[in-house]
Amino acid sequence: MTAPFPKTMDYQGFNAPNRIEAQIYDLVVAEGEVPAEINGAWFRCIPDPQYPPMLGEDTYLSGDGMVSKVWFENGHVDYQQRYVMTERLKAERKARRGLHGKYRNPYTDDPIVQNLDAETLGVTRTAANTTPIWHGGRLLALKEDGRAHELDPETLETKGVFDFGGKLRTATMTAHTRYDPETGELHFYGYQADGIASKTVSYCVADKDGNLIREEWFEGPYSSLMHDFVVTRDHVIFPFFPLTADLDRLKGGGHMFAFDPEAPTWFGVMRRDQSVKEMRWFKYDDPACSFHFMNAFSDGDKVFVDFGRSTAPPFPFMLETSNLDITPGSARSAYVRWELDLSANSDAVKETVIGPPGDFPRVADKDFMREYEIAWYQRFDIEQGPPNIVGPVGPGFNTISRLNVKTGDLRSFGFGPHRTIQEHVHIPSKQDGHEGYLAFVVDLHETMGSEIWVMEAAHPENGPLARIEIPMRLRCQVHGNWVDADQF
Ligand code: V55
Ligand code: FE
Repeated sequence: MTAPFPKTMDYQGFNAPNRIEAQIYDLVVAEGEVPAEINGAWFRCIPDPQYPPMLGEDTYLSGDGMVSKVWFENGHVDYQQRYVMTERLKAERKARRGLHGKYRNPYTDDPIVQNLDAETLGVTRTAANTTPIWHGGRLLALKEDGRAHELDPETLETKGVFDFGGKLRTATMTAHTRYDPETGELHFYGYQADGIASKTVSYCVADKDGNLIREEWFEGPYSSLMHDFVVTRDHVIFPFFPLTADLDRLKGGGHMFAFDPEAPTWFGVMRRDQSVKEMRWFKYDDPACSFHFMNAFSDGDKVFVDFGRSTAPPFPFMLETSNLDITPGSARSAYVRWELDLSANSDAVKETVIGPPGDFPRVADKDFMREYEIAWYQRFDIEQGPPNIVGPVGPGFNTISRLNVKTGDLRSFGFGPHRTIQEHVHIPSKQDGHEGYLAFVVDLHETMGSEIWVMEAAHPENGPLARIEIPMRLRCQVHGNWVDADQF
């Protein structure tokens, strides 16, 4: 018999595990109309733990991966969600209980699944719960602690672990890959590429058909939680924020990551046409942390990187281990542009502020890697009302914004005191000069229900074009991606 989940933020209220594999045909459109030109699949990854944590407590980020598919067809919308059948989930279901200890600490696992082998750890322990991507005709579910899982795009059935036909060496693959809209290539990396807490980072490229054509390894300054990286037409940028892993702490049963605001942040920059051996290093001495990059572009030897820079990580469980007097709300952040000048003799970065703090930055796929104007991201605005707790960080976002990074123009929609939003996806339009659409799940805190909203990407301030009812509560997703119908 399965015991109740812990009475903590990660498992209660909107964060209560859902665990329902579902298929809902033709959702009810409660208000407005879904534009008929939207045709395709929106895939989303949701951590959704099958069992209560073995040690009595764990983070949201450890939940078993559930993949959802929202299918749009001529104004109709269907919903489906299904677990990724990882080795982790299979072992848990066989034992009918949780078997894994602390977040990313295999030393705390039950002997039934304990495996300290660097080669297979990324296969056996990952929950595949962070990002679904479509590349080379494959649907992959990713989490940065392991290998990808390939899923059937029609049924969401798990086909198995995907290792590029046995070619991939890195034990880990990031959940934040970078797609090159000009070449069709997928750029990605893995940190802790050759074992738990190692400093080794892999840099990989797959061609447009999904064949691995490049894999190089290098050593970072420390073993950092490198959640995202960013690529331009000419350069690759690897960020090292001082949120670091320590093998002795892990062996002692502690947490994977702790934040050290005294340590510098390093950005490694290489040319795409050179090797990782030619990496140039830039340094930032003030406390810094970030999880997601908005975009980046190069202009000759100058590289411009846009992201939400904070003074501390947002996850409460990471702050707890750091033994710092930092509460989640006390971090200071802003959207910034860092200029890295490869022709200068200095390793300093030049920072300018481009927007208020937030997260989940997204630009149109066509704008990846090049100079751009428009980005959409989410913010918490106290004017909307006090925080509602949802997701792994705590307070959920209640505002969606369209930022023009050239003019600073910010167009926002606020969701009021009883609604929060999950990550939005951008859906391109086929009409000339049309900015496309945004779609996202809205959490309804009064009724503990969920809706999907579709908005004009150019005018989020106008509110929803369509409000689509979901007849169940959806747990908070991490990331999602849009795949147009003509890509299948
Ligand atoms: C993040 C998410 C993760 C994780 C580490 O959003 C970082 C950041 C869902 O899993 O393991
Ligand atoms: Fe992320």
